[in-house]
Amino acid sequence: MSGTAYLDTFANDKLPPREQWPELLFELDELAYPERINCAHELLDRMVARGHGDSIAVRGASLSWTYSELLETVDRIAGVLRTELGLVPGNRVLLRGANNPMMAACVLAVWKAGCVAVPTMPLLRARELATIARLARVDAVLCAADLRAELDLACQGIDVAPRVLAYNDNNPGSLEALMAAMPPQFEAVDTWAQDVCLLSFTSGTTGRPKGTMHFHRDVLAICDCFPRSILAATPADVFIGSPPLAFTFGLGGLLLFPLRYGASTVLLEKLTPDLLLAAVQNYRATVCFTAPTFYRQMAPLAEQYDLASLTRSVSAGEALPLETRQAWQRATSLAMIDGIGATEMLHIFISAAGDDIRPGATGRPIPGYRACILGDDGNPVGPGVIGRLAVKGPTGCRYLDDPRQLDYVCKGWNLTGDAYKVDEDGYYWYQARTDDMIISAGYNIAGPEVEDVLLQHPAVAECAVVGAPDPERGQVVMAYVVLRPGEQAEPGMAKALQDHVKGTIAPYKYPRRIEFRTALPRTETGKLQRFKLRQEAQQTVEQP
Ligand code: 3UK
Repeated sequence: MSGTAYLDTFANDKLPPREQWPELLFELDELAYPERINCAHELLDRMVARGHGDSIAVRGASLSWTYSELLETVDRIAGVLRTELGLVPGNRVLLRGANNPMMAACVLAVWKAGCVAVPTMPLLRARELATIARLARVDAVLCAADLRAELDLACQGIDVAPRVLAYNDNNPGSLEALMAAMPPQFEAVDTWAQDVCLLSFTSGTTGRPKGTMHFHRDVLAICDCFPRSILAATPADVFIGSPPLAFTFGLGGLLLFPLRYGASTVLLEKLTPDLLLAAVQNYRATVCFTAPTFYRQMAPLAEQYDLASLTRSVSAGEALPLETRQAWQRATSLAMIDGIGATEMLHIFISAAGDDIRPGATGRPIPGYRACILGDDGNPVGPGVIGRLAVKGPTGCRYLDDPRQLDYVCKGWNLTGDAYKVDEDGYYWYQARTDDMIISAGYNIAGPEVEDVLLQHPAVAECAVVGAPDPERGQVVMAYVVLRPGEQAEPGMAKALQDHVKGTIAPYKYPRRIEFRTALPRTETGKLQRFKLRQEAQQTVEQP
């Protein structure tokens, strides 16, 4: 493997064979990276050298660091990784923590030390952590002290248990204690641009989690695409939001993008819609990243806060219902920047901002990426035809040792698993996940379209639409609905919602079955777990 700086080549060795990679595009000038590059060095040392040393880089609930302070913290952690833990370039380091400045510093330190970061979501339990630690053959763990218990349980289930250091911890032996004895400077490992530096596991709905592998170059490529062309990020920006740093949506939006532009980021644990609004006000945030449901919940509360600083709001992770876009715009005057991204692609690849927004559409491929819609025969289809979304760009899918590589990458394209159509002007319109399309009496029905309409009804807080088995129609449209406080879950309500759908879109799409719930199952990344509801719908019987 030419050029690698790694002594431990596990991650590079587990890449799929080259012919199974997607085609990679480096057509933009800003994507012409040198052969050797360390992304943490670019995001920190380089920014300090360019004069950002005294600007604020990261704010947490109780501290803030300038770029110089963050750099010193990162360098001391990198020192601990090398000397105290004895790690060598290419070793994997699992990271476990909520969003806060130390978690951010740990990710950067792992990269600077030439190791591979394996970030994990705080809500994961021992079983899931152990699976990831095994698949990634993790050598060491940096874990927030308050999340230690579940990790220790996980370690009991691993043959060769990794060394664990706790941070956000005052005890002797903690990461902080060891850092104090380290030199304040650490020279970045001179990594190859194509050395794997990030293993990000997909939140995956079923089966073994898939580890996506990304290079030093990829980390920089996402910084040089979406935030440059769509956000027009500047050093004056203050980024804020809810996605975990262990989710690439959060890693990019709340750490990598701000650093690349000399801006600052606000990292807060356990945000609720109210707390996020309060934080936008208090930190004078300018760019907000969160999921559609969060915006839907924030919209009615927004008037209680001064959000004048906010100039861009980004929604990703799930389809943005038109109703949510409008409610947010009414509340804040902001035109939502929708964007579709994927863990396999690292970040957002189709989006639109400002006057380019077409409400209801996700947007157009952002500069650096290309897209098309593939029909059932695997060939591109023209405008207006629903098919499978296919994309390519500087980043793309490379699963760690996983046969599902062949499902995601086909003829050089990444197939995201989404059903989309494109219009005459090149805008991409989301329909559903391909496996969420409902086929009822021969009609193809996209659940999210029905959800959009239900959400327009004033009684509906949240909803999910799935296909339920039906002897006559094959499947029928079934809606799980959470009502707003004060609304009654009664047959009359179900009828009212059905009539509302029939009166708004083609009547064959109306939900023949409706079940009221107090909450819907969601992942930690805010995604609706439709597969769970589909399983429950399997048990339902036809209503009279
Ligand atoms: C869905 C969307 C419609 C879509 C992600 C931004 O979500 C992210 O990554 P995941 O791997 O999931 C990918 C899948 O999520 N999706 C995401 N955004 C949208 N569907 N409209 C959207 N705007 O099914 C996609 O295939 O969890 C998002 C940045 C980084 C990410 N990892």
